[in-house]
Amino acid sequence: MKELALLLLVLTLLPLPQLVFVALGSSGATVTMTWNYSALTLLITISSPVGVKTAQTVLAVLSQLGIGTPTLGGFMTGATHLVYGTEHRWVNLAANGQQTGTVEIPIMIPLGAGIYSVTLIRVGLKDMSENTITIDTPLPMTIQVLAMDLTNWPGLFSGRAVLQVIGSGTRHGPFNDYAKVADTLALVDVVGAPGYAPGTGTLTRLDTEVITETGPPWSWSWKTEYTTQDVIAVGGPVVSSLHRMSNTLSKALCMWDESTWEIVCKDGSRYKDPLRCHGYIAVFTDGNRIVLIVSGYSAFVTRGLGLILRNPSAYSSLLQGQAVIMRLIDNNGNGIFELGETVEVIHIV
Ligand SMILES: [Ca+2]
Repeated sequence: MKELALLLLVLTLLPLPQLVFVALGSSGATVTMTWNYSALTLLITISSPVGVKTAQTVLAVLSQLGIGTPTLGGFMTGATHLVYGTEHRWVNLAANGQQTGTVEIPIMIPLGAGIYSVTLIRVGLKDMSENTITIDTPLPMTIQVLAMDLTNWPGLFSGRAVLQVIGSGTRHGPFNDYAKVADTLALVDVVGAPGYAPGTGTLTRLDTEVITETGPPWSWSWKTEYTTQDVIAVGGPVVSSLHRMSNTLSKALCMWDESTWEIVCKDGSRYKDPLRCHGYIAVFTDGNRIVLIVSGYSAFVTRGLGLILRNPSAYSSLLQGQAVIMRLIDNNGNGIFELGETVEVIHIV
């Protein structure tokens, strides 16, 4: 008993700073929220430093948006969904003690698209001893949800890191051609669109700076520092290796047939313009990256497509779907497509 009393005394006399250090050593939980453009699902991931016994996730969703049945994972498995007006709660009072919890929610966006916000109001967690686990990530957290649709240009890129790419000024690749001044002007128009507001990390680069191209047979890969950003690529496959890499129906809903220079769509349609005034704008996802391709048969068309994207409200009737094929007419014959000149919509995919 004497030894035990001594031990207790020693423990009591332990320097206080050591005990404080132990208490601060465990950091709180972190939360991420991402919008998946391909699946139209919102994924909330909560990572806790310790096992979780009770969990609550509270989300504000506008009434215009429909909510599908969520997929619940980790400590959120089996959570109950409660709705109070626009507030959605997922509550789990008997969680499985895991350290990661996920809520993946399908969100139905009304037809005609539009850009909506969803806000994660708060996350509440308790550990296996019913002690509150602090949340390190600042909340509330808001994210935009929107369909992958040209109707949402230029808001598609709001707050996201974007790689703005044009063909190199030197000859390269299988066509041994290079971007023209008109291609550069097209990119200036595209990124000058009112409402185009990418976030930090936005870069303008040449295709040869971001892609490694080898061949023949030709193959392409992203350079390591350019694998995560969204992409806006201006210029057709003749001038842009980035476009050559994307020129496949496994990625976009339309592409160039490089033997005939017809535009081919995934729905089987093909278009060849005897005047060679055709081109397309297409948007698609590559993983969770958004890719916008602006591609004319000639530099005249590519520059014109840039002007159309610069003026989305004037051309809202044709900026629709995930790809639009157009023919641009130089009515006054000055070699430049201008506002008010004729645009024929060939096909919207
Ligand atoms: Ca003209």
